[in-house]
Amino acid sequence: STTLIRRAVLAVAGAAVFSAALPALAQDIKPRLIRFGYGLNEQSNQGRASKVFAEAVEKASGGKMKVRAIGASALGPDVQMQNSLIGGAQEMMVGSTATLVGITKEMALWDTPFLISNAKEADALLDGPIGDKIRNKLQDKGLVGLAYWENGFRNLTNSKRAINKVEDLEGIKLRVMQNNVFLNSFKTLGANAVPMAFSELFSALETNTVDGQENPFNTILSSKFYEVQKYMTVTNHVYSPWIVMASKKWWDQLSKDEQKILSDAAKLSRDFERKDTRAEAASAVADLKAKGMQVNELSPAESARMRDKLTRVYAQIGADIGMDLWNETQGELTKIRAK
Ligand code: TK8
Repeated sequence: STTLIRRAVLAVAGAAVFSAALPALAQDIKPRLIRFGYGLNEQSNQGRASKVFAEAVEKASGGKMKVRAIGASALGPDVQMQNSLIGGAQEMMVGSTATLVGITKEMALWDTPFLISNAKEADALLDGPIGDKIRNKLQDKGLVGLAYWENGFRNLTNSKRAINKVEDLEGIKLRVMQNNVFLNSFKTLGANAVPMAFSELFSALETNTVDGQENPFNTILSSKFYEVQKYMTVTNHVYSPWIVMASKKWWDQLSKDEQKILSDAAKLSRDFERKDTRAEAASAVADLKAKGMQVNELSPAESARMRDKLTRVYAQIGADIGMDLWNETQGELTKIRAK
């Protein structure tokens, strides 16, 4: 019988194999219910990866740790969820680093326009010593940062006109994330920048409360912004990370085994998420055109002008995060680029 075969295999292979095959039994794991909140809808790259995270945690814990992934800002926009985590009223979330700047000022590094120019740089910088240093600063504020996921390179959309040159932004009411670097960047470019939570964005675009917004291709697609935005301009003006976080109050009550399961699942879902996001982004422009958007790419000359104007915000970011961190980052990027 299969039982006999199983016994024989175990006898030969020994206890090491037994514990490897049934890790949950040997570990210190309690039944846990984990509310994992996020802002986009279930059909988005964020939703797909949250599901992968939930499944990885359930599997590694032998079904004891249950993750309830709750999307579409049903637990509140990023800032509200962060506060729930700090207070211990919610266990986990994934959201933008940009909305964390009020809590951990060093997060503003990731808002630097044109800091990161490709996926290789993004992954190496975020998963390397600079990313770790900034992530670990959250601990003092009641948050545990586990992994960076890709939100992506941000691009402009609006309902008024194609943006062919920087001056075309003049007078456009543009929603930005609740963050001073974004606010200052777009004011500097001449737009009428309005900070707003992501959860309010679709209806603000629909009712023309704002004319435009900026987000990666993936989000423009999954949040159906093409229904309320005619023009998209490929600017790639900044690379946005998402960060997976846990409430420190709650985290400190977990066993080492439980913590490891969550850290491992955050990284596993990160790897899935980056691949999935990049695959979706690769065909997104064609998809958005098919949905009726008029898409243009900013010319190299205009892109250079935009960069030039935005270097003005660099000094402020350097001052806010500290010149040591700023210089360390530039050194790290030089190393990454040489590889
Ligand atoms: C989702 C947001 C979103 C971000 C934004 O909660 O606010 O525009 O790009 O991904 O974090």
